[in-house]
Amino acid sequence: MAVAYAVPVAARRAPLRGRVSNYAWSRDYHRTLRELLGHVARAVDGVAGGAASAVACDTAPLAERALAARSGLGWVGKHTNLIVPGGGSFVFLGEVVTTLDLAPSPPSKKSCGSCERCVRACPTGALRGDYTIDARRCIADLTQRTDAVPRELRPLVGEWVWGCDLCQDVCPPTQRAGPSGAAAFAPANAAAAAPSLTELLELRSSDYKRRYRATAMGWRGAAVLRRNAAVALGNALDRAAVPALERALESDPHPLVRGHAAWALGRIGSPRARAALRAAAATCADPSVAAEIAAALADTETFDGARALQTRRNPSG
Ligand code: B12
Ligand code: SF4
Ligand code: SF4
Repeated sequence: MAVAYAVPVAARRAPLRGRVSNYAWSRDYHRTLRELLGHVARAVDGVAGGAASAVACDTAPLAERALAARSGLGWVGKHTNLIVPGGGSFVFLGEVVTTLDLAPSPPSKKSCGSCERCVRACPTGALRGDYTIDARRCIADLTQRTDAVPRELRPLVGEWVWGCDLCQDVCPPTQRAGPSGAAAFAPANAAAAAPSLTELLELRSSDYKRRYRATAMGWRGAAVLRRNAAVALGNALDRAAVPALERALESDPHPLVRGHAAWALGRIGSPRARAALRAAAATCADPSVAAEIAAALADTETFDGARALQTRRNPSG
């Protein structure tokens, strides 16, 4: 089963706002799909005259895209997502697995042809162009991992704080399909799709549970989102973020977040950001954070001129 999830939303780019992929900003799709699949499974059991089915979505050890392509539901594009003819690739996949003996449907014969728009649009070079992906470079993975985001990839993550839609946004069959998802997949409010990065940087566990537990962003914990906010602020290059990053560097309970806040301050590189880094260098006892601070200070020396142009907003920061 493929269920469309793209919904129309107003423009969601604004200064110091992060980006959340459209798969994650509504009620957790695993629950929604399992409910839908349950209806189909009960119908299958009814036909079979007893229990003959089980449902799965995402978390079961099934190669869902391969099965969907084999069943003729669509084809796997060069962005490595299943594309449903007429429905595009913003679709979730789920399965009803059954012991009923059913006649197989033929696989889809479609392919992307010479198009390679997604490959060119991917900021991290994760898509190889041969229908495979280097998942370690994909922003969806980088924003979910629980350790440090590799330094060389941080500038490429942009303002994404959870997942990424870029390769599908440019995909012609996905664009032609348009936003045909049900209202259940709409963001609960504007902040769900574009959260304030400085607020996210200060997100604590209780607020995390309240805001994110029911969504597909609610399983990695608050520190991962604070780390992602620090990376996005380092890419926003706005001096207005310096006080919040300073606080995170001084007092965030998680060394991962303190280290990424140091990186972001190094990217911004304003006088106040450098002063904060030097003060933290003098007192920091954690070796991983100390290494981030040292690298950030070295960055501020290397990229001075370019940064002076880029961080022209909020000159007082
Ligand atoms: C791990 C995972 C990721 C990883 C790795 C993604 C990857 N491309 O491998 C990361 C975190 C990067 C990721 C990102 C995303 N994911 Co994801 N992810 C998964 C997950 C849990 C497993 C995928 C997996 O096993 N990958 C490993 C490779 C080896 O397996 P595979 O590519 O699926 O299978 C191929 C090959 O193995 C081969 N193959 C498989 N079996 C066989 C058998 C034979 C005989 C042969 C010859 C070949 C062969 O062909 C397959 C098709 O190309 C699936 C759910 C699931 N259970 O399948 C969701 C899933 C693929 N993700 C999904 C989504 C929505 C996303 C994101 C769009 C989320 C986002 N916006 O941030 C991004 C998209 C990034 C991208 N461009 O692909 C959806 C895709 C829906 C769709 N339309 O296809 C899935 C299906 C979840 C779902 N139930 O809806 N994801
Ligand atoms: S989701 Fe983003 S980072 Fe991942 S392959 Fe697509 S464009 Fe690249
Ligand atoms: S953008 Fe083009 S190449 Fe990439 S998946 Fe879509 S149709 Fe295929």
